[in-house]
Amino acid sequence: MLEFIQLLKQRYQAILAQQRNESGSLQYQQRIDQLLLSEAFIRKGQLIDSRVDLNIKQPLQIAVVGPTQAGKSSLVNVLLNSNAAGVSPLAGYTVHPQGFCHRVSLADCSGLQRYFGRFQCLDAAQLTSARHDCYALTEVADISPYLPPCVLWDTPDFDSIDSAVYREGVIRAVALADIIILVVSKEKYADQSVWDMMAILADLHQPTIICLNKLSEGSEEILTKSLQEKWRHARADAFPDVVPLYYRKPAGLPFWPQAKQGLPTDTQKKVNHRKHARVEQALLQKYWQSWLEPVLEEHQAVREWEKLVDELVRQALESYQRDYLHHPHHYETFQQALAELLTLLEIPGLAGVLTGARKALTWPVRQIMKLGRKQWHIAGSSHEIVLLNQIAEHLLIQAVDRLLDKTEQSQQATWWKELSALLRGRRQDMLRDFAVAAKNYHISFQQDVEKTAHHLYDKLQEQPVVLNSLRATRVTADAAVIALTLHTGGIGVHDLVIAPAMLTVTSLLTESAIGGYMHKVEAQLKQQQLNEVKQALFIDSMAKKLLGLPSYLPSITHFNISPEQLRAIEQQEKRHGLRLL
Ligand SMILES: Nc1nc2c(ncn2[C@@H]2O[C@H](COP(=O)(O)OP(=O)(O)O)[C@@H](O)[C@H]2O)c(=O)[nH]1
Ligand SMILES: [Mg+2]
Repeated sequence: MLEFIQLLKQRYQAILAQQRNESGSLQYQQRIDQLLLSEAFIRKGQLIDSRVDLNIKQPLQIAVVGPTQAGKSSLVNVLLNSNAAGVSPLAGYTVHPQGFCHRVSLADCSGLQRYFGRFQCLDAAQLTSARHDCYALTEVADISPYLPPCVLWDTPDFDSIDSAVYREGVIRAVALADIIILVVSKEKYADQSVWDMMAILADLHQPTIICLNKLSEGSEEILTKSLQEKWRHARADAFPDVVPLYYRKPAGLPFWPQAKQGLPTDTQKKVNHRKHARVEQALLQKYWQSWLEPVLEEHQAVREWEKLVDELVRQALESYQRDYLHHPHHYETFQQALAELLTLLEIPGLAGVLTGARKALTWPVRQIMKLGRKQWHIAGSSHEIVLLNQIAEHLLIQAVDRLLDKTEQSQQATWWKELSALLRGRRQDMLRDFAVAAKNYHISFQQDVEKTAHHLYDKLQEQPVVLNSLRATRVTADAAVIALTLHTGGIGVHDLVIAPAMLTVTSLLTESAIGGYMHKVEAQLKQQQLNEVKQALFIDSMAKKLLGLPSYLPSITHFNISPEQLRAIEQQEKRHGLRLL
């Protein structure tokens, strides 16, 4: 699941970087935050599990969070009873998560590097604002009266202008925390960013303490009331303890009230790591649908594309049947079978003509014949191939048109637009491949043509009357010469079809005793031909390439997460008892 969340997050980030439309951007940014938070929270679960396996107690983690200049770093110093955290009157001073180990050794924190993943652990002195993917861990010597043994995290502001860059650091620190200390000042407590953050954190169910900083006498009650209202608005859980912090002039630091001294230690009792897995599942379940919304929209677009390709292929096959297989003047394959049949019949007087013809053949033609390449000539002059190529071209023109319609009408406009650009870029190659496939089909289909001729010849053997009368007619001899000329490259297939002698032989056979059989054989040949053309050309060569196009869509503008990938991850989670859909 962790890898999947990371993949999804990367795709969202890449797509967001390309997006210009403002309203969509906000939603994508929110989802990226949710994904970052969930990723970090899953990592925390792994950290807890690994500690349990090793039988080591995971040190308590407390994160101090809040908007710019609220006094987070100052409060960290107060709580630590030291001046370890950097405080500044400049906004955005703290830009990395910085952990301070209070009565905890660095060795106890050995699991943290795995938790932080690509974030690098540096000495606090080495942290620079040039790099945001780092964090620091420091052991503090002072013993604090306010804190139990713990790692106290100072975090970057989550609301400053640069915070988009530091956001991940904040999110890593808050997801790691067992306890959240929210610091707000009277100027900042009402900011939307504060309550957005609190709303997001609600799902992690961490015990929380609110520190109301920079208070002036007399304002505490009103502000607390107002805070309470804001909390109710953002969260369903009980309003947490509020610690009012007044400024102490000489120290220049806020003052932690005596009455609340034991609060962090008491709050620790509410921490329960055993609940983590359940909270993690609920978190994923809550967001899963919305995260996948654009992924599922892409799947929907892919399905529409499949439907469209299906329809175009169906139309193409319809025109192939209408304009070739069932066209009285264009269909030539069966005539070819008859031409083959004529060469099988031993026709009296033809031997002389044949020898003459052979002699007259020029050398290259003889070479071709020797190589058995007569099919090449037949394919080259075939009306069927010309027509198939035209149909393929028409299909792709239609596809481009339909994609343009989709670009204008569909919500997934960019998806369709880029698919259309891909198709236009590949159209010529596809047509070239199709032309090669068409020629290959035609050549290999000559075997079926020859087989048909042999079936007819066998049938004629059973009908000696027809056979003999056929052999006896002058027109058969003429037709046989024409058939031979076709073989040797002297004429094209279409010349054969319209040659009067061939027409006469055809009608002779059709009207003879084997007429019914002829029709049956012709119908079978057509069926075989349709099957071949459908499979080899329109499915294997054309449809497969068209259907494969979406996988080439750039992943900087598309999620490209397949339904199979999605099903696999959902199945995997189901085995762990989590129903995501
Ligand atoms: N007046 C007043 N100033 C404070 C208080 N706490 C912090 N500051 C000042 O507010 C500024 C920002 O404090 P800092 O801790 O760096 O805030 P952060 O950005 O939230 O970490 C510094 O100049 C502090 O000295 C306080 O309780 N009262
Ligand atoms: Mg700070």
